[in-house]
Amino acid sequence: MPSAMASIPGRQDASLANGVGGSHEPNAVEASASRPSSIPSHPLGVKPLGNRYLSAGPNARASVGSWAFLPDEMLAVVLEHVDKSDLLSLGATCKFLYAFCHPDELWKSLFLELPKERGQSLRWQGSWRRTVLALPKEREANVDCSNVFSDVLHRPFACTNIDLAQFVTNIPKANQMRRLDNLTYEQYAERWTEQPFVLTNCIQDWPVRSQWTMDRLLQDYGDVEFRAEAVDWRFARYRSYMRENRDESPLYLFDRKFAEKMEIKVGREADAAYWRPDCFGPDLFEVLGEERPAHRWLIVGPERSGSTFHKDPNGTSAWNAVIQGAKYWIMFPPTAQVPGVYVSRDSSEVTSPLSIAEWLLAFHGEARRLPECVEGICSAGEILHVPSGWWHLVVNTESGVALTQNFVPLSPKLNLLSEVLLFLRDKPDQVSGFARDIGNPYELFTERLRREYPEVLARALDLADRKSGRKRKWDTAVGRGDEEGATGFSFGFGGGDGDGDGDGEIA
Ligand SMILES: O=C(O)CCC(=O)C(=O)O
Ligand SMILES: [Fe+2]
Repeated sequence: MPSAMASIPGRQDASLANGVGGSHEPNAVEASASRPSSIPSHPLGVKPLGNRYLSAGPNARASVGSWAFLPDEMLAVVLEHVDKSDLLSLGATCKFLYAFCHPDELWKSLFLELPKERGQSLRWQGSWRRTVLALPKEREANVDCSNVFSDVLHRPFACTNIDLAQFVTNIPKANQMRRLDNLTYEQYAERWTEQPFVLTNCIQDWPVRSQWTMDRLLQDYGDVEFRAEAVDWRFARYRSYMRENRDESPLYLFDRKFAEKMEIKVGREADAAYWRPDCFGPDLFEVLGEERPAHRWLIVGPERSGSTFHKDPNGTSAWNAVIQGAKYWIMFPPTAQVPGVYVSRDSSEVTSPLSIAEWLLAFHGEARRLPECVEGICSAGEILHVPSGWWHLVVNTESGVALTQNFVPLSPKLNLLSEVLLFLRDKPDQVSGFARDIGNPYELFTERLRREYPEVLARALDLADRKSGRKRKWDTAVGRGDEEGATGFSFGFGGGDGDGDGDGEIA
């Protein structure tokens, strides 16, 4: 366990110079940010660069010999290309290189390069380095690197240890997400399809609410393999990882085949584990049957795990139900420009070169001051609605379990169906989640809708045409080509101009 941070004034100042030292919010909104956000000592004693100027003692960098010509940033990049034995040898030459050969990110990459069976056979030892080296914690050398001063080494450690409370508490009143008891489908369809909200009394009857404690999951599914980003791990191993890891962005279990793997039933059958809440009404993607794109996921993660800013796939809406734990959500409507999130001209690429912690440290204050910002906590037993096209960043404030499902709602104005149709029709390169052999998801969807909902389809296509027609007129007026028109400005999208379903209204 790292000891409490010694209050060296330069430590925080040095970090601040690199944008990771603390909150920059000057106003009352961030009252909690005025609490000292203390960062524990680095396990090797490494200090932020600024501390070098306050230290009268030796500087480990002086001993690196010919490596000295490489700045820290470049040294770190070079070491990404070094294999396990060279990393160990190099790390044994001096304390500075020991510290640089130690970061868990390097060892995580080495782990991921191992043949699958080799990786599977290694016990999780609390860090990637110890796991790759099959080194129990007690046997790991305890090297004092307190004369190593480096932001490159200290920054990820500081991000791993941020105090989330300063970001997820004191939500300004104007930003607070609506919290409702429950909704009927009529209420949802009339007024709520384009608003984020939390329902506090909607999933109470789901059997998984009482059944899926972490201990029960471990007991019943410890040997079942789930997908966690780049790895397929047995739940027992993932649970060990959750309990002890040092990752700035912890591996997130996100599995879409969970129902099959856990052999549970989903739906209104007698012995189902959970079902789709009635309030969201029909899901128009159900017309696709087995050919619908991936649509439901089990999500498990430790505190600080989560999802960086994104919009959900194919223009779909989603619900996200927290079974254990709690999640902080920060959301923006479809056309907002989210601080620190850069979208390519055709929206096909989103660059946010940041972990959740880095985004929170650098941009949360600015984001929170934007009028479109919506924030909320969804706790165990609650379910949150993500409207189509909304940007969202999510972070687990405690370790937890959640279920999510993406869907296409049916509402009187058909705005969101038209959004999905436009997405499938106009952004085929961005369509995701369909099986590879489905060549034209737009045609498949319209063909199925024509069979089951012919009138709905006709009206939605008409709306889609009107939207793209209006967009074209706008683009001509401002002298932009088709491709550019599909970017940031979206005329008539997202309910902001009266096309939407009750934008801003309250049930
Ligand atoms: O629970 C989370 O991390 C959010 C998941 C999410 O946004 C998604 O599945 O699209
Ligand atoms: Fe999402």
